Amino acid sequence: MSVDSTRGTVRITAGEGPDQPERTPELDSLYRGFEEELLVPLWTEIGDLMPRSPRSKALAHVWRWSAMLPLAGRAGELVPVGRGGERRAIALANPGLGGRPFATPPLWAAIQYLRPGEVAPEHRHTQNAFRFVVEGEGVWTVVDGDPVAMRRGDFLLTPGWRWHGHHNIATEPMAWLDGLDIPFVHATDSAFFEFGPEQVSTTETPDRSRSERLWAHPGLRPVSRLGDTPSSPIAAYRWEHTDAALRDQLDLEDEGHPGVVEPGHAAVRFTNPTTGHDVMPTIRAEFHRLRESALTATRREVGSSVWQVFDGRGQVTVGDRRWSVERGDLFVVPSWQPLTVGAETGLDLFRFSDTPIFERLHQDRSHVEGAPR
Ligand code: 1HN
Repeated sequence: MSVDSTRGTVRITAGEGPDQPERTPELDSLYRGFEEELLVPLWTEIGDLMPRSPRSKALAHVWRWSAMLPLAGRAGELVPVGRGGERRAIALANPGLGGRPFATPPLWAAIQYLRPGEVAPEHRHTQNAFRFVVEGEGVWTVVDGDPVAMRRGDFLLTPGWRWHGHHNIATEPMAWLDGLDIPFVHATDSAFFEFGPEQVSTTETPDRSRSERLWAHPGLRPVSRLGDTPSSPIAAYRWEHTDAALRDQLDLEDEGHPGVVEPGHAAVRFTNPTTGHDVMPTIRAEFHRLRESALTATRREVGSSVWQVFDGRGQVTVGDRRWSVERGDLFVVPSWQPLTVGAETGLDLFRFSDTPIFERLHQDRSHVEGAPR
């Protein structure tokens, strides 16, 4: 019997392990026959393929913004952005995923950096993408010809197959977080990609995009657009709205009314106004706010998530890992690993996950520690 320590599974080889036949020349010959015919008997694989609960290859890990930002800046000096590479995006490579640019098995997360005057050329792909801005401004992302301003706290969408490019018209460089479902699309062999113009199709810089003017009015939708769309038509969810929603939840709690997730923990989910569900078919996005000293319950869920600290300081525990985190820091929570967040100061966190995939396939599960199973 051999133990694969990275997976914690027990692998049974010929003639070893409980209930296995004695190793004999006949048995060895049988296993060689399997190998030659590219066949694998279930009894050697079952521990890995059918764990009692999800055991991700991905590891809980934290990436420090204070380390990433100077490296992105240096890439800005040394590596041009343009056709071919398309984006100066530097991805989180989960230490459990063999050096691939995958934050978790289905999710990609990267810091993208654009210097003043630079243009990231237009293209489109079937992967769903979003941007989240932890600091800075001055970049407009142009989505299907609609220029969308990017500023601190904004959450911006580029659903699959929309043309998009970015340009920085400011005097300062800008960095932001990109999230995509690239590893999921890669693993399922469903990727398509097309180049567009090297320049963005418009250099207009309106304060509000056409998409927001049509769609981003609370509870109101244009009567000319009553059909459902698989992704949200809102190109940008602005910080002022997110911030106000969270502030209102905590104020209501102060006044003794319901609305928060748990004491001292307000949260909102970004949704598609045509369906009320997640913003894109594969990606869930939320914003969480903890009061100073608040501590969340310990939760697990099927599916992985990536978190970024927007403001404040706190302690994060994922399984047996624990870190202090501050503004900009990113951490990943692999599937089914327990997460607890504690706020040292008031703590604002952006989070995205692949949960919609599992919900759609009815493979979703979650558990709060202390709750009945
Ligand atoms: C992409 O198009 C963007 O549009 C960011 O900003 C990261 C990573 C791989 C492939 C395409 C963007 C990307 C990407």
